[in-house]
Formats: sequence, C-alpha cells, structure tokens
Amino acid sequence: MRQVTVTEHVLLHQTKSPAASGQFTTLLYDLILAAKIIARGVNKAGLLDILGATGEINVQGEQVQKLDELANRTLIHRMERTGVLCAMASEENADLIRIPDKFKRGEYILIFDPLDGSSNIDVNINVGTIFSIHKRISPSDEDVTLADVLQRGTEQVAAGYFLYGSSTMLVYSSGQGVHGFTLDPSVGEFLLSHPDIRIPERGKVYSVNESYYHYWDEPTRRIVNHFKGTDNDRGAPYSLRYVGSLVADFHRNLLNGGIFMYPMDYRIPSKPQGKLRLMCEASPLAFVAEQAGGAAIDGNRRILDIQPGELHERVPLFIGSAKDVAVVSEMYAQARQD
Ligand code: AHM
Ligand code: MG
Repeated sequence: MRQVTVTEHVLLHQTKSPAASGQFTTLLYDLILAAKIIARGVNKAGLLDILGATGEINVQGEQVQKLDELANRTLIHRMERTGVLCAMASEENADLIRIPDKFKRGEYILIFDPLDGSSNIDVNINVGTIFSIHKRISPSDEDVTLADVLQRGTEQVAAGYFLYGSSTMLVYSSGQGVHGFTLDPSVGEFLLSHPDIRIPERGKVYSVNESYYHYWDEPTRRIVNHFKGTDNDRGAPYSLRYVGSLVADFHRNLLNGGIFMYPMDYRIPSKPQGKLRLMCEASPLAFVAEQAGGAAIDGNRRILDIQPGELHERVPLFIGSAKDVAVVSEMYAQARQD
C-alpha cells in the first residue's frame, strides 16, 4: 500500500484548507519535530531514574527533567524559532509567551498543553500534547496582545493532539475533517493511518471521574445516572471508561463513540468550577470533535462559541458523540426550567 506522510497529506490538502500556506506547513513540521522529541522522552520515562544515578544528572551529563517540564521547554524552544509564530501560550506558563526579538515572527499563535495527563507518566499510562492554532487579529506590524490569543474556538485554524501511547499518534484537523497519523519509529515519519475519522453518532461508553459525585449539583448527578442506568436510548447501561488522561479518554471515544464529561463541581464550595482549561484543552478537542461529526458543550453553551476572558480559564466539558452530548444539553435545559 502507498504510504502517505503527514507533510504530504498537508500539502495535498493545502489548496482546500483555510490553513493553506507555506507558513502553516512549516509550523506543523516543527510541531511534529517537537512531538517526536517529547515521544522519545516519554518512551524513556521509566529509564530516567535508572540512567540518572543521582536523580539529578543522567549518564550524558544532562539535567534530568520532569517530563512535563521537558515537554514544555522542548515546545517553546523549537517553536519560537520557526519564524511563523508571533506568540504562544502554554498550560505551564502563567503569561503569554512572546517570540524573542532575535527570531523572525509570523502570523500564527500556538496554544498548547505540553503533557496532558502527566500524573500518569509514573505508571506508564498514555499521555498527550494538545495544540490549538490561531491567526493573529491585530496588524502584524504592532505588538501582539492578549486579545490576539483570547479568541473563540471557532476561530481556530487548526487543532489536534499527539497521543503517546502504545504507538505515537497525531490526530488533527485544519477544518477539512479529522485525520490520524501513526508514527513509524523505523523511519521516524507519521504515516496516515486513520483518514477522515468520523465519531459514531451515539456511543456505549461514558467517561467521568465519578468520585466527585457528592460534589456535583443535582442535574449533573441525574445526567450521569442516565448514562449508567437502563432508561436511556440504549436501553442498557453505558460502560464506564476513565483513564484520567484527557487525550487518551477523548481518543478512545473519538474512534469508538461515547461521551467524556468533566462537569463543574463544588469541591471548593465558594468557587464551583470545571477543571479543564478552555483554551489549551477544551477548545482544541471541541474543534476536532465537531470536525469528526461530534459535539462539545459546557452543559449549556457550545465550547467553540465561548469567548475566553483569560488565558487559563476553566470550563466544564461534555464532549463526544453528538447524540450523547445532545442528551446532556437537553437534561441541563430541562433542569433550568424546573
Ligand atoms: P493536567 O493538565 O494537570 O494533566 O490535568 C488534566 C487532566 C486530564 O488529562 C484528565 O482528564 C483530568 O486531569 C483528570 O482529572 P481528575 O483526576 O480530577 O479526574
Ligand atoms: Mg492537561
């Protein structure tokens, strides 16, 4: 079978895509390189303690870094040099990351969660990098501002994730469907393995951290009870699957169907909130979900329509198969009327 590399695929689809530009191809190329370096680190994670005898310095004389720190530094280091970005934002950095004066700047903005689910690394469970790409809105001869970054999800030029699992995958969309590529380590290339991914209309899986049940409001409890009960459209309980790595949970549901939920909870009674970040987690995955025929809401609003107020804004998230997400929307709407 003829194998299509990710670069080839981007070039083939360039004419159709709003992301079409040489700059976009460069951006993706460098992002992929960063992800390959992170994947190498993730694969060696179990060895780092062994290799770094003191826990500080490894046999190459390098500082042993925590992997999420390594992922963040790798992305910033690689991507500030591409010449196509004017700013970045990372889950790990409080503020906007500006491109230093010594590097060329471009039109694009990259927002990322460098290593999502990083608490899972020590137990050898899948983690991932989530990314979102926007174009700046202010004139290119002016300083980039926070307003350039605080754009609605609908304005994303492209979004996706790398999943560091039993194999490393890239799943992304530039508004022309969702495509999955698997890294062939023998040649170091991402090859098209999942063209035009479509999420099933309805799934058989619900994914939620149910231990927060007592911190949820009544409508949320009813929604979760709906999926685990028998009085739903399946007429049977959905299976519960929760890895605790958003990328891994999302990826499984994207391919097989189902719904991932991280509702608002009252763990801090004075400040009920969701956990996941709108800009570097919810929005990029919402873009992918919708492009695959699925849906993503915060319970009430479409995730992609939410205007971010700040960089690290958190949001409740219900994402996955369209019909399953619609049930959530209807049940919350009903609860607001009662
Ligand atoms: P992180 O970005 O600090 O890794 O947190 C996000 C992760 C998600 O990957 C996952 O879905 C969620 O946190 C799990 O949270 P919880 O342990 O509360 O269920
Ligand atoms: Mg995360």
